Amino acid sequence: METIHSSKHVLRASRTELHGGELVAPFECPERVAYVLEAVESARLGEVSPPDDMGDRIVREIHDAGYLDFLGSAWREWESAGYNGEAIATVWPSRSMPSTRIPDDIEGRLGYYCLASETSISAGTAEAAYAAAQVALTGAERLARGARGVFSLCRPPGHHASRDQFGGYCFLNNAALAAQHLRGRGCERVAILDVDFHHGNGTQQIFYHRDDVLFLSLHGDPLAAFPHFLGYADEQGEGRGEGFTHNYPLPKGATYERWCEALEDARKRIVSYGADALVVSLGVDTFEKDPISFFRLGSADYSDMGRRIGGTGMPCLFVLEGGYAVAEVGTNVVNVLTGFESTA
Ligand code: SP5
Ligand code: ZN
Repeated sequence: METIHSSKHVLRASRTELHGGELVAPFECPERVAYVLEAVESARLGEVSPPDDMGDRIVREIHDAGYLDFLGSAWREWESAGYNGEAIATVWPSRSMPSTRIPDDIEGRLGYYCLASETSISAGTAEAAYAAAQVALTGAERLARGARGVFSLCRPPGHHASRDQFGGYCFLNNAALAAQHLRGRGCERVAILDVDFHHGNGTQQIFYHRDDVLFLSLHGDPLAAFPHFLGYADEQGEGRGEGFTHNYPLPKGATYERWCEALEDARKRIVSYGADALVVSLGVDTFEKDPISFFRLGSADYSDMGRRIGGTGMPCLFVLEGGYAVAEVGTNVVNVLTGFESTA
């Protein structure tokens, strides 16, 4: 299986994450990629290639123009405001002041375009996010040209990014971009299976009214886990999209056995939908040793996960999302990929 990777991910190297009331070193850090590359090489998974320049057409189809302008200029604006630290949102158009006006001031704009304040914007963030988008789009293009499986080693991750908001360590929705590209390249129906520990709120929002992209997410119950305000089982899509979103919220301490029951239900839906291609939002923060999550998957379970995904018989693009037990992220990700390959 080919891996698509951009060394520009290192430009996303913020120093601060708001965690437990303190500014800590971010869980989503560049070392994650080093471990994944090491595991890709030691498993001899296949070639590692840089992304092609796929342009910004698809990015503009999925994301809001004002949001993209904001991402491109936020760091400069923040710096010229004279602050010492990184850009962190502190105020939002919330339930009790639901304004849709976009302020001029950078602090107002930050709140308007942010959905979770743990994520700081730093120098280079926008450039790294754009490179990750190209990694996803290039992977989708390889799939459109006939590959059975491709790994887009995206960083920063994407599934929390909505049409016009960043947060949850995500800025551009890599999996959504890949799905949209596949739609334009002859795939009538695309399915997105999100196996990251957290609900893929951004991806759900982007496709909520559409019937040409089926979205399924297995995740920690939002009553107990980030992002808290989306990902409940009764969210199933709206309008034309009704019945094309499926959420599987799972309880604290869920084992692989429990997790797999949900996967099997999702798998049946993907197969009966008759998807032409499958995009997997591949987070491995479901791991038992993940520092911010509460499932109990072990390293060997990821191989079985890959085999089950391969069992759909569909061409599959794996897009990296979360996973913060840094030293084990590589092994767990590559176990999914080699498990998938074993079903060829
Ligand atoms: C891509 C991805 O996995 N993003 C996850 C972002 C989660 N950020 C907020 C986490 C809040 C964690 N609270 C942890 C409680 C640990 N006891
Ligand atoms: Zn996650």
